[in-house]
Amino acid sequence: MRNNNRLKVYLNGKLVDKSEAKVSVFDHGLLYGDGVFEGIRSYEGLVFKLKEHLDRFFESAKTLMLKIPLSREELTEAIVLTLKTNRLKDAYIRLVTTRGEGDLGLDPRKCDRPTIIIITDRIVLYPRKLYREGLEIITVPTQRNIPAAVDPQIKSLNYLNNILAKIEAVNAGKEEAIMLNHAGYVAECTGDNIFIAKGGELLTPPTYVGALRGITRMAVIAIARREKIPIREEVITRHNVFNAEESFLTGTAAEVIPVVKVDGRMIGKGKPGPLTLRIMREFHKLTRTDGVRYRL
Ligand code: PXG
Repeated sequence: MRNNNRLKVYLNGKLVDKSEAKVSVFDHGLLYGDGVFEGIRSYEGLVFKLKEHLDRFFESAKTLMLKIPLSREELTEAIVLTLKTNRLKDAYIRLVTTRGEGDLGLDPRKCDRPTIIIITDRIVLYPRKLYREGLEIITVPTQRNIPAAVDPQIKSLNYLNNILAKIEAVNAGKEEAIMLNHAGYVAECTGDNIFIAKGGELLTPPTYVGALRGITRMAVIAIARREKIPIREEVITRHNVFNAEESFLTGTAAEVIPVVKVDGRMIGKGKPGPLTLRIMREFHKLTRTDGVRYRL
């Protein structure tokens, strides 16, 4: 086994040992959660959907008026360099930019230089069993942020809304949880988007309900369209989820994972359904063909 402590982390233009990869206690990423991030995957030497991740990264930063000091090309090079240095063909990539070091006030103008971090590591996956048998999830009390507060579209370093929901899920012995929006509609899960299937059709909440525009979600929508599986973005309630024939979650870490029970109600026959299995197979194929290629 390769020693994980020998991992190199990209920090402000340099590759440093994991033990040396440190930021200032005055960094506003730490003091205020002021910053943006992306979670990206590479599969067999292919950085999956890197363009889409970079687009979302720059959009999150734009709203926060955080100027990313590197171009897309430079970020791509830095990501590939970090992967190569760590000899990782299959990896989880965490791209982070914080406002940088400032003083103890909120004012971001006091921060001269954003901090750029790229961590690449091996991925810790959900147990295989959950992909075969499906997840049991619950709805938690913590609601998704309203767009007039921190818009759920922003992948900011301020993830407490989702962390509270995750704590509620974990307290109930569940891996994931549905978050509703302020009006009671299903928005998404703590780190995954949600889909249901009914009458041969796939439905997923539109992003305006309060869901992140997930990249796995977009890939699944594209797969469904190509495969001629009817798919719609539709406002859904818990009632719709309970009475669905199938359900699954999508996310960079989870990929496509079946859901078989929600708030004690069995979904469909209580096992991963045919549309879910088809989407899982097609998604797996896509991850081996779509992305930015690099060689170790
Ligand atoms: N919704 C939220 C709130 C997320 O944070 C997704 C959906 C799925 O989006 P992508 O683009 O990944 O298909 C996310 C994903 C993790 C982890 O380790 C996942 C996310 C953030 C942090 C950690 O599971 N975001």
